[in-house]
Amino acid sequence: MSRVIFIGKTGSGKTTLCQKLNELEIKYKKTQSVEIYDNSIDTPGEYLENRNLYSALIVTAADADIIALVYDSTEDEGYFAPGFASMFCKDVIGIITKINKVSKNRIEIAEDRIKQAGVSRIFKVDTLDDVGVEELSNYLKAF
Ligand SMILES: Nc1nc2c(ncn2[C@@H]2O[C@H](COP(=O)(O)OP(=O)(O)O)[C@@H](O)[C@H]2O)c(=O)[nH]1
Ligand SMILES: [Mg+2]
Repeated sequence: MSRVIFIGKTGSGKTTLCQKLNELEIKYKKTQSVEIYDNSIDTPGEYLENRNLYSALIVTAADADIIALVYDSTEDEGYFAPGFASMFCKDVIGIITKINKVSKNRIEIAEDRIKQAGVSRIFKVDTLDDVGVEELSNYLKAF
C-alpha cells in the first residue's frame, strides 16, 4: 500500500480518515504535530492555515506517495488556492468529507473548488457513516 499524506484545515476530518484507513478506533484527538501511521501521514491544520508553514508541508510530503487535500463540505471558506496541488510534484487527490451532512449543492461547490486546486481525482466520503471510504481505500491500495 502506498503512503498518503492528508492536508486540510483543522476539523476537516484528516485524523478520522487516518484512523479509518488504518483500521484504528475512531476517537477524537487534536493533532498537534505530524503523526505517522502505517500507511498515512497526518498533519496539523495549522500547516495549511498559515502560509509560513507551507514549506513544512512540502518537506513532510516528501515521505508520501500520494497527497490528499481534505476538504470539509460543511465549511464555507475554501483554503486551497487555485493551483495549490502544483506545489507537490506527486499525484494529488481531493477528498471531500462529511457529505452526509450537506446538500448536493454544497458538495458541488466543494468539488469545484478542489478541482481548481489541481487535483487528479476527487473522492466524496462520509467517514463516520462509512460512505465512499472503500473506494478511496482501494485506490490507495492499488496506487
Ligand atoms: N459527519 C461527519 N463527521 C466527520 C467526518 N470526518 C470527521 N468528522 C468529525 O469532524 C471532527 C473533526 O475531525 P478530525 O478528524 O479530528 O479533523 P482534523 O482536524 O482534520 O484531523 C470530529 O468530530 C469528527 O468526528 C465525516 O466524514 N462525517
Ligand atoms: Mg487532526
